[in-house]
Amino acid sequence: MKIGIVCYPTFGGSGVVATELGKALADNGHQVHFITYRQPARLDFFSENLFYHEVSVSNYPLFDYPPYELALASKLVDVVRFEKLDLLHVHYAIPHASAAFMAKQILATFGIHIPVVTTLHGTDITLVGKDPTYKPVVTFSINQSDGVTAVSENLKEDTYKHFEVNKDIKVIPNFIDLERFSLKAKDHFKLAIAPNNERIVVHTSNFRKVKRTQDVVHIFEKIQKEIPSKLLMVGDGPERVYCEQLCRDLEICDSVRFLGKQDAVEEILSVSDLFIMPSESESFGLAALEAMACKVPVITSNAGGLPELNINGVTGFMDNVGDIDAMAAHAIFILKDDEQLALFKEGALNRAKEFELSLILPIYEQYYKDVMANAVKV
Ligand code: GMT
Repeated sequence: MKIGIVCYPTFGGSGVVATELGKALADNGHQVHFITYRQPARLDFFSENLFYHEVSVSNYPLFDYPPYELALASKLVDVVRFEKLDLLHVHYAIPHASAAFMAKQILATFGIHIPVVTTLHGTDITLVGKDPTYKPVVTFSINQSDGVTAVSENLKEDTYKHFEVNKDIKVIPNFIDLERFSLKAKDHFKLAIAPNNERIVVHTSNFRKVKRTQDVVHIFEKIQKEIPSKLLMVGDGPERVYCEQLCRDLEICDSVRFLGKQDAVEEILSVSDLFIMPSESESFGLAALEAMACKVPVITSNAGGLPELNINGVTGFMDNVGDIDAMAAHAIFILKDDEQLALFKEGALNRAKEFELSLILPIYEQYYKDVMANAVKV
């Protein structure tokens, strides 16, 4: 199959899922064309089946807002026509689903009928998408897609709740390449961070408000009062500066390291003992799955799709959004004794195995086939 993938090329979850899926499809013999404005962060190698087409948005003094969506639609038309693609798979509805719809209409004038699959990832529905600024376009472009997938049952329900969607939505969860994440912990790295064998607590995100990163600092402040520990804050974004200030106010800077954006997040996770994700909303929680794949138990909120991943008392614990006391108490329970921690580590890894790439990839492949067989010509 020849598949075009449209995504955000950043470290965000949707871009990571799209890129890892494309790489796996290419490994499985499909020809995969990434179409985006920058080379995706995780597209760190090329194979004979992988192609990258850059969308460049020309600037013009008249444009306060350069029309990326139009440039993307034009590029899609060009790539589909000349590479003879069979299907377009767009990740994150805004603006990819509407650009794909426009491309599809234009291609039809050339007698080319290209099916479009849209994958909903989270804030394209729960936050940005349902904002009236975008809602009519998001609703329309979801309904016009030939296939729609969501990364959790909860996101599927939210889509039906907030949008007038008349399509069947197929749930295909996030996945993990366990081989990449089953690294042996690097002792020298662990020693550098925790020279006195302190427990290592970790958080990774893009530090947006929805992630409640200041809760992470508050939870850690309570943990370190009971258990010798260090906190690693991985990633960057608008909330980081407030978290840094909070660490100063709470006088815990010596125990907290802000590492910024990191390519090899698995190396950091593999030395960690506990992952914290107190998000306000989280459609799936790929970052938590990555931690679990590295044998790291997780303390999460019970928002969105997190109950579909985190099993209370087995892979970690879930508490209500904002309940930092409960999250800290559960963290201390897990970290306080070695045997307890070892049990949770096993529980986390075993659960991660249920989301192994080799189990999820065939679901996407079959879905593409079904969509191609049933797509209606425009
Ligand atoms: O919204 C974000 O945080 C970024 C977003 C993305 O598109 O990059 O992440 C979402 O998609 C991930 C991959 O499907 C999910 O694992 C995340 O839970 C989801 N984030 C939220 O729902 C907040």
